[in-house]
Amino acid sequence: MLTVHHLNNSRSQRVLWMLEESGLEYEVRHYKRNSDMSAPLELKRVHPLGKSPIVEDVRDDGSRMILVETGAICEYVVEKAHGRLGPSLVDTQRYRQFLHYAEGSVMPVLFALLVVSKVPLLGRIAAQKIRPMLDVHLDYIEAELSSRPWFAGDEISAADIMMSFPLEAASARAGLAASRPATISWLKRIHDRPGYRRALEKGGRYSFVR
Ligand SMILES: N[C@@H](CCC(=O)N[C@@H](CS)C(=O)NCC(=O)O)C(=O)O
Repeated sequence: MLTVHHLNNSRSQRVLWMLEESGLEYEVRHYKRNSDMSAPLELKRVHPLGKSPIVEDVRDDGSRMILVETGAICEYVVEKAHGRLGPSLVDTQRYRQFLHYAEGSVMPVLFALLVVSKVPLLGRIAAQKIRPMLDVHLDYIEAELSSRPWFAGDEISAADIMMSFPLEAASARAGLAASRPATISWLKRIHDRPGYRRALEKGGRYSFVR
């Protein structure tokens, strides 16, 4: 049985969605952010990094596995669900690219924006420098989503699940201009999915859905 160590209002929401779409059974252990948004110390007892998501699995041979990094967790779930949400029905290279692009390229820019937004005065100047970097990504994403319904092809895949958090965060923190209709339509489609709604119920408050 899989256990998700889930921090409220966080990237970990993607893992719950991934598991709902995969049909695998799992349980959720909830952790509440501290008032400064950091994770509670209890998470460090599960993994030395003390960040969420963390997935724990007891394999058929009784061995216990602990895994961090949302992308790696998604790949693990695809394998365990016999390829469901994996690259079989979509373009493999695009699948691989977007699976890693979410945390590797888009999230660092959003994180930089979040950090400078907390700095009075100078932070606003820094944000003006960072915002165009985010726009390069958002324009690229809009162009990609204008040519097919999902990130890796005609079917939804784990690549879409990985891309959900950066695009929800970009929409909530920086706003997606109306000039990005394909991205806005993709967000609406993911939010309307029954699996997404079920994951929201399991995860508790999540402020990134508009
Ligand atoms: N690249 C990692 C990032 C993990 C991460 O930074 N998680 C955040 C949740 S949004 C966290 O636990 N933050 C609390 C903290 O750093 O104390 C992943 O995708 O799993």
